[in-house]
Amino acid sequence: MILSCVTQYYLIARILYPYKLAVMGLVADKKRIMLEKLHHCTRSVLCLVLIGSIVVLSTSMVHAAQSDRDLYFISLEKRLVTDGFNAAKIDALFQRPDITFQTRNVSLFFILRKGKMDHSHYTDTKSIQKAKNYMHKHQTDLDRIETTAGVQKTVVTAIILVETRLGTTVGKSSVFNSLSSIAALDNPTARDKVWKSLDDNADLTRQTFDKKAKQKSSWAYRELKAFLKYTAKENIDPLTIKGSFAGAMGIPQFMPTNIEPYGKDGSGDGTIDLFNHADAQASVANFLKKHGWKPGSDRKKQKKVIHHYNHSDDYVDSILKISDLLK
Ligand SMILES: [Ca+2]
Repeated sequence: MILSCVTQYYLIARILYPYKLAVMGLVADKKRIMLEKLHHCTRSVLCLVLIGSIVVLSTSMVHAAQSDRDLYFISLEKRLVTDGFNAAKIDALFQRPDITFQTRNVSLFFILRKGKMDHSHYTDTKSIQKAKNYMHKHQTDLDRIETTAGVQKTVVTAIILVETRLGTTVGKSSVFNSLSSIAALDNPTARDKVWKSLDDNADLTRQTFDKKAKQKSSWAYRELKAFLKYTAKENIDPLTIKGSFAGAMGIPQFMPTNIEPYGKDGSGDGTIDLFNHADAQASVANFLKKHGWKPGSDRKKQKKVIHHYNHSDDYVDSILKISDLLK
């Protein structure tokens, strides 16, 4: 932009050069004084334009230099450090170039609520056959888990089918970026950014949006803390884990706060890796067991337990229907 301004000034000066020569000696004094004044005035205007362009350029450069971290995450970092996370580690984490504010993912919390999830296609012949193949492939692990946790392998498989199509669609969003962005909604600048991105589908007043955004921020902050504790414990780089727009992760789509109480090492390697099938299966079974599932539970009890996994009645009915078809 500076180059462009200088070029423009140079070109105009060149155009004015012969005119200046004429001013210097080839015209009468009176006319020459008038033309010199005009030339001086033109030069002043050009200087002002140049200075103005440089000021505009400097301002835009300062704005461009403000990273997502500067704009949205500084207060979140301070909260994490106040709550006991290592300041140097938090600083190093948020300095990384792949830290971005996920406007789209956050906005989904405010525009996704109208539609009802349809699970009916999971009971079609093709899906059921795939689930049967999955049970056959993982028979040893599923049998062991069924014996130790007392949860039928058909139910565990049904949940894994619906959550991630048997582990094939675990999400593409950075869990860390998603949770950090939602947690950052206690920052007015972050709320403004999301509010401006919403279209008419949001159907919210600004006041309602702000209230909901602050609630989501508190929820996501708890999830973010659990996520950072989990990744530190398992020695995983937080930025390598992908998940849903809401931060649900792995084959069973656990939220991070579910990992400590319900996550289970099914593979026997001493770690809980929710992207490992045996760990995912054991974790789903453990979740159901800890919410009251027993081998002899009746249908009503089973529905109540699965409801903890997902609060949708349609989801619960679908899981049990798929489970029946897998028997
Ligand atoms: Ca494991």
